[in-house]
Amino acid sequence: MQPEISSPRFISTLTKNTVALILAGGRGSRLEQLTDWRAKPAVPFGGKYRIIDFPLSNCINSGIRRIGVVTQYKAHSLIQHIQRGWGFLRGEFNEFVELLPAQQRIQEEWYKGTADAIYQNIDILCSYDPEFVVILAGDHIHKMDYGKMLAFHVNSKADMTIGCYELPVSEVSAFGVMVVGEGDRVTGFVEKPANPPHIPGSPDRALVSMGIYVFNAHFLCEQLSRDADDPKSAHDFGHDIIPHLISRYRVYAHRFEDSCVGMGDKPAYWRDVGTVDAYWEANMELIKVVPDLNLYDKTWPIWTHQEQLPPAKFIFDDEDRRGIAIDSMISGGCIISGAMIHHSLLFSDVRVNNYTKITDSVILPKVEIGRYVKLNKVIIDKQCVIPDGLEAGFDPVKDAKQFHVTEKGVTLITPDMLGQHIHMS
Ligand code: ADQ
Ligand code: ADP
Repeated sequence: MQPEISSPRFISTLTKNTVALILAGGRGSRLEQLTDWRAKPAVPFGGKYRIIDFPLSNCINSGIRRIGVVTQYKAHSLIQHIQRGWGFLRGEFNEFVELLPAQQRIQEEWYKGTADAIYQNIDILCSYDPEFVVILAGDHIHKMDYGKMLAFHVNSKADMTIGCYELPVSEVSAFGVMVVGEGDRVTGFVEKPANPPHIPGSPDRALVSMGIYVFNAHFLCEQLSRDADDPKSAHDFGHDIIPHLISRYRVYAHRFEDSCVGMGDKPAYWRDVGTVDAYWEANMELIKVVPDLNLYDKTWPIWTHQEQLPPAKFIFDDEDRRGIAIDSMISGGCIISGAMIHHSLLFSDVRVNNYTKITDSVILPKVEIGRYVKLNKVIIDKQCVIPDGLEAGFDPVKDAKQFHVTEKGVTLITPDMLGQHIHMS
């Protein structure tokens, strides 16, 4: 039963009657070698988190405490992270984070598309008996109150609501792009269009789907069953489900436009860190004097699993070997010994040795960097050992012989590229 809108418990009643399903099974292949061994939602982000911590934390902070994580591709470190970091919910209060790996329960195939990934868990979903289902991508950085979106969904008497975000039209061809009418009812939707429709009156702007959906639970089950029987469908929300629904049912767009708490009037922050360049940029944005994403907001904490580590240490010795970090974020367990770090983000447990200089770089956890190393605009993957004297990020042609160099000139270095076999965690 839906609560009265005027009730003080309106939103909390909605979130309590909701199950969130986080889609975390895609390949994320545009992240190149960063997703050779891990699913995109497991990619480390922001010094101590993994990307999936953002949608998971949003659920908890929004009051949605029944969560399923749908996994498939290279899920080992994702599963390990969730098991280690997200086991604090209390089953006796009907709270959980449950892993839903592809396991050929309903049919003999792995998850074919996003809608099929939910369909193959439909009996589990029904057993939770929710009134609403929130479907989330596991690979976006954002801080969003899904309770507000549920309230909008109910107030609009929608069957389905799509979270949406405004972007310059030149940047939207990798997204689902929509057209809305009165009350933000969706009247048009094209998945990854070559010629995206712009917002009427704003030729430079378009409204994109964030891949975040609210459904009335019964309606979702009906539609997934119908789609499963459709031989022409690729069983994908963007390609198949949404285009089918918009002319037949009430599909609404909920605009994500909350300003970033504590950061003045900066706009709502949402990033699909889909490419190595976007990943580097999103990490770099955190270092800005006034970052676009506020990780210090105690009213919306981002939870994670973290090892217990000592504080970052800087060694500045008598021989004038200066361990210094400027305009940087340095995580626990790091030791910067006689090295200079400028405008960089170091994840936990990174060691940097004498006479080394690092600028504009993102260094993932458990990296060991030798002496006389020079790094500029690089991403170093977890567990790399950077040998003494290595220089990277200065000569793209030379770098490209051994490493991956992006369009915007970021050099990505992984253990495989250094011929190193990582120890299995
Ligand atoms: P994409 O991001 O291209 O577009 P997709 O690759 O399907 O969509 O990934 C969405 C989420 O589902 C990701 O978290 C991914 O890991 C997961 N996923 C993909 N395939 C899966 C599978 N077979 N099993 C389990 N999980 C799977 C979507 C929408 C667009 C929208 C963008 C916003 O289709 O309309 O604009 O998200 O980023
Ligand atoms: P993360 O860096 O996300 O924590 P892990 O280091 O745990 O990921 O790696 C994820 C999985 O891939 C693990 O099962 C690990 O053993 C495996 N793996 C990672 N790199 C390699 C490699 N170069 N060769 C073989 N297996 C690897």
